[in-house]
Amino acid sequence: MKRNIDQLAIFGGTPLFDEPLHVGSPNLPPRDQLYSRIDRILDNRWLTNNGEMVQEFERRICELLGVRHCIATVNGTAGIEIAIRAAGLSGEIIVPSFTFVATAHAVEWLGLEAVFCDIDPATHNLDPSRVEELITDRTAAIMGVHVWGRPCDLDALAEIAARRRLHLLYDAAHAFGCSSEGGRHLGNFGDAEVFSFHATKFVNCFEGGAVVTNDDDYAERMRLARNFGFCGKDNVIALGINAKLSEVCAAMGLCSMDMMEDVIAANERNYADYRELLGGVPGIRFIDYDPGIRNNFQYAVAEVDADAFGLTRDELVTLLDAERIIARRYFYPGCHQLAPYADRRDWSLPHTEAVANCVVSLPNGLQTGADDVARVAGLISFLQSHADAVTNRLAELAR
Ligand code: T4K
Repeated sequence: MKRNIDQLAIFGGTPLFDEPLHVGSPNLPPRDQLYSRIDRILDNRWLTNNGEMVQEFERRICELLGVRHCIATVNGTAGIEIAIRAAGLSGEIIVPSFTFVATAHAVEWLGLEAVFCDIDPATHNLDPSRVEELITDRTAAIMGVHVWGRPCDLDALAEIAARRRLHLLYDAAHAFGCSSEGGRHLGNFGDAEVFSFHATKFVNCFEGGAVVTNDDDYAERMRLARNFGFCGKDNVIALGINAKLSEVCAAMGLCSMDMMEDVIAANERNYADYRELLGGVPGIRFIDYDPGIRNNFQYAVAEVDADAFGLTRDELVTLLDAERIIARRYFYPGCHQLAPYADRRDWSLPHTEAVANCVVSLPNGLQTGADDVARVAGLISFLQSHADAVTNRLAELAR
């Protein structure tokens, strides 16, 4: 642990960690389990195109979530695109700006327009009371994002979508294994929901995603869209692309699902430790997970109040980075401040900007042990108690 600020890595001291401690470090399954599934894939000589691993993966997801259909995809972004395309949408889709840029890019990639709505600063999710004022005669859909796996205001969004006859989608990239307030798994809401199984996600397929829905016809259209529109061997009955998940990726997803309870337990333990160890540190406030709602605790996210903490969120991230703690500013900046959206309108998204300017995601997952959490928390606490001196030295460095 650091005893004085000269020992901070940014001022020439030895970094706290020998190896980088990453947010998003993949949770890896036991290798023998993955290798045995890969052996089976190679023995079968069936590498992709709806093989047995993909079918098992889809079946397991349906069983876990209690949802009728799962269409596994090459990644979450392609899943969103398929869900939009198969619904025949055109015009505008209302989305939050406080999300990974894939949410908006998927909309625009298909030639529709992403219209950004502000969030509720308490939940970091789409604010339903702001959605309605953005609806125009070009609006085709609302797409909520369950940020940090915490459910959107499902009832309010469903009510608006039904009354205004809009399609309702959820980007559930963060929300695999999470539930709604009533205990029903996310994946059962709106017209369809889309998960990401990217390497950095709580359950991963290397790269992967899935669309889930309880609508039989919609599911069929999405299956066609995922595979060039093929219906049988030589018959193409719809426009489609190639968004198929490969067998080896599905195998990784299955092994990853096998250990998901262990990952949740580790994530929750780390999150609880961070909260406890940093509970008394002024200016650091961890987001809450409602004890009555199931979450995967993948995201150990805190808001930094620069006045109370003594350093800005960005200074904190820079200082942590020097110590090889690779914290992330998810999601900074808001999508509306990125190309191609920034100059399009005079966006007014004050809550999005305030939250994007203060959040920090800290390392979590199987790669982050209790000792790592204690060292990260100890460092953050040290930085707060020496904030004035650190600020002065940072200013000297900048000169
Ligand atoms: N919607 C939402 C709300 C999302 O969060 C995402 C994805 C999507 C949609 C789209 O789903 P996909 O099409 O991706 O399935 C990362 C991920 O690439 C992205 O999947 C994820 N969200 C986003 C939140 O995080 P970057 O640009 O931050 O990635 P990168 O390369 O900086 O890596 C993140 C951290 O993880 C780094 O600290 C390094 C570490 N890492 C990463 C990889 C790939 C590892 O330690 N090992 C690895 O293999 O986007």
